[in-house]
Amino acid sequence: MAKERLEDLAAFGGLPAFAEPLHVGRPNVGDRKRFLERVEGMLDRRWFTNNGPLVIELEEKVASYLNVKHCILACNATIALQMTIRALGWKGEVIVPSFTFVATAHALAWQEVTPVFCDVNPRTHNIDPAEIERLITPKTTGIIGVHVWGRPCDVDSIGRIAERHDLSVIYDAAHAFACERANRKIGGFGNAEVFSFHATKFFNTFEGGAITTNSDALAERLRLIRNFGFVDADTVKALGINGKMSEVSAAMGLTLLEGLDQLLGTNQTNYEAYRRGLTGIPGLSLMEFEAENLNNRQYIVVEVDADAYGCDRDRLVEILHQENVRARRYFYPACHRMEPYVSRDPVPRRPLPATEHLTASLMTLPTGTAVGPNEIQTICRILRLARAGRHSLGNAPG
Ligand code: T4K
Repeated sequence: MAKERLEDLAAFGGLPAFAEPLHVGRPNVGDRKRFLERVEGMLDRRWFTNNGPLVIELEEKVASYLNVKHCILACNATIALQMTIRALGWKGEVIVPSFTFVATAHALAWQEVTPVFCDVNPRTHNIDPAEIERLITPKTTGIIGVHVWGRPCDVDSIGRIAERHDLSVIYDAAHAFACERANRKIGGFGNAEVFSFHATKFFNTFEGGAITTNSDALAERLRLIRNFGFVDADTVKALGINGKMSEVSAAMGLTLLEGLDQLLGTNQTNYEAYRRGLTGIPGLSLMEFEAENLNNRQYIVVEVDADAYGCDRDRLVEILHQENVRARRYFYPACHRMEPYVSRDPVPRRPLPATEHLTASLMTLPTGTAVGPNEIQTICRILRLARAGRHSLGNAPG
């Protein structure tokens, strides 16, 4: 039945619904003129990286926007996580959700720390504090909470657990730029938070990331580590790495920061268009956000109930791809099912039923400035027709 449906949809006029692929993660570009002016200035100064003036300006502006004492920009969030793990001196085991992008686990493994995979809350998709406590052993040195889709972790419970067991906490805030928890911006929770400014994030610096912290000592150590451990031209004081952000990346960041409200507005409008378009389709639920926690809505997350919808998430993603809608199965598979973790530890220490369920049933749909209400209407129409098993998109009423 699902196979027939797939063929039926593909057969519509012999063409997919969209002539060009519509991707999840299409970058926002911002004001080109402002960006190019900054790049001109950078070329004139001949200062391209290593704590240049644009990086310093962006660090100040991000710290002030997030209301946090320090912002240390980095070349990407994966290296930023590793720098933070090293700066906090983590060893042994660290508890981390398996329902995350694999970079979170890899950052630990690169630092020779064992990720111990924890289940998530099926409603919030964030690490489940009750499960964290069950995974703590004498080898545990820390906890990484991931603010999945920009929704804040249960920072109060995690903070209490960390205090009880004398652990430090990093929040992977890769998705959470401009998000809030009860009127407080994400950025100042835990010992440090790490943002991703990758091209696919609504606020991007091509590649890039940031560590934010209220600790002076940690910030100082992170700055040292970011530049090979140099304190001056001839003195190295620590095992550092090259974690620096380039000036051209900072130029992009400064430009997008100026237009941040507009980008948030676009995401909100797109989210509402999806909400309208998906209403009444049995088996598809658009992920909702709590009113008290401002969300950047950079991910449009839809849960597919295969029984109610009539086909499963994977088949539906195939149908969408045929129509040139490049929906993604974030996060699939879960980290504990990926290498090297699955070979090292084929059975997780505790079962991860919520993680297994989410990795099998969620998909993300395109948003950002690269799509508008018409595209979203068509995507929702495909989703409606795919369920109904209708033959021709071209002839079917909307
Ligand atoms: N922690 C979490 C929770 C994360 O989600 C991430 C990254 C990290 C840590 C690590 O952050 P970084 O080290 O990357 O700063 C993408 C991104 O590469 C990754 O940054 C992101 N999370 C993850 C959720 O998604 P892929 O493998 O799906 O990316 P990619 O390159 O296939 O791009 C996705 C789609 O975006 C493409 O199909 C097309 C579109 N795209 C992409 C790029 C790069 C464009 O249209 N233009 C572009 O320039 O991981």
